Amino acid sequence: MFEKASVLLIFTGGTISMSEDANTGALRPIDFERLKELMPELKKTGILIDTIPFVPFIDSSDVHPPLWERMAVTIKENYDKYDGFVILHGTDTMAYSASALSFMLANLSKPVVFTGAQLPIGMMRSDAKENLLTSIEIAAAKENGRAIVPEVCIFFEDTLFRGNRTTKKNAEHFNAFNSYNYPILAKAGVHIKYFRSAIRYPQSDEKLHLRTKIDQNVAILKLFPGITEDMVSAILNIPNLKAVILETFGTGNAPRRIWFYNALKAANERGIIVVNKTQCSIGSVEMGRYETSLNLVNAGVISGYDITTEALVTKLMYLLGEYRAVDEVKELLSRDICGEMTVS
Ligand code: ASN
Repeated sequence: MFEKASVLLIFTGGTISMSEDANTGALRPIDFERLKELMPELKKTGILIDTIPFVPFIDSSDVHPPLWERMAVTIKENYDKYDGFVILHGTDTMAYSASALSFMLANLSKPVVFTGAQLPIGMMRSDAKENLLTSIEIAAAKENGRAIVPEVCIFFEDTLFRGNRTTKKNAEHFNAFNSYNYPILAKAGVHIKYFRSAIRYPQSDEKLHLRTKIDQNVAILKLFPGITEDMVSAILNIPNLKAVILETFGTGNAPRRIWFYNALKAANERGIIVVNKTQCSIGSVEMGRYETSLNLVNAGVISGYDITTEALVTKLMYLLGEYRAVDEVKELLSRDICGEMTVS
């Protein structure tokens, strides 16, 4: 007998579920019943759709690691009941949440599609309905009994991206996301065209298991011409700091000042992990290509290759949460765990 596909919608909030406050005009979350009224199309998809609202809905600027854990646990608890999952989420931190979930959901073999909107669902030109309906179709899509996209991804406007490769690039237009260093997974036009060679399929038959321990002692140090010793030192000496993302120039270059080298070397000796992440959106860190990155190698800095800041923040939090030994964390950082970077 033909079985109806089934999808679980997890609502967390974001612009997709907001309306204008009558007094202040500011956007604030609406309640879940109103959202269902505004989307009668949900009933017409032919797909069995259940919903779990995380009330109260939040703006995604308020997302923090316990919410990632809640999303992961909700997926695990409902994993056998549904063909796929759609998470409605604000766009501002969606790339962080999608990256975090990609590390937390080990051995994922079903689609987890994040989506949201740039305009609230009740507005005339809102992008919410298109985004949501296509995400549901992708989450339900199967071929020979197996999910077509068994990954954590983001669907926005007309494009499906690998979640841990995305960055929010646009606060104005409907094409809010991009995946600068990895090809797209699907394009939605009259039909949804899947690019199978870019899709990551499960590496083993093992069951889904969660890795939700998180350590938040991670900081970002963004370099700029004129940065002072005091600024660098203030960040590297944050109490309990375990890792720093060093946002460098070009292919991973940094000033050759002796105080800078000494500060990094001392941090490395204190067991603080420093990862080199280029400030460029496209391309990879190439440690040692220029003299200006040789010093970093000597100070114990490790390469982040072509990873996004969003994926690196969450990868560090996850590795530091799950593993105690600094060397083990460093070793795993240099490996591609779930398609988040290209090791070159
Ligand atoms: N501030 C909103 C959020 O991230 C933006 C959006 O969803 N478009 O929750």
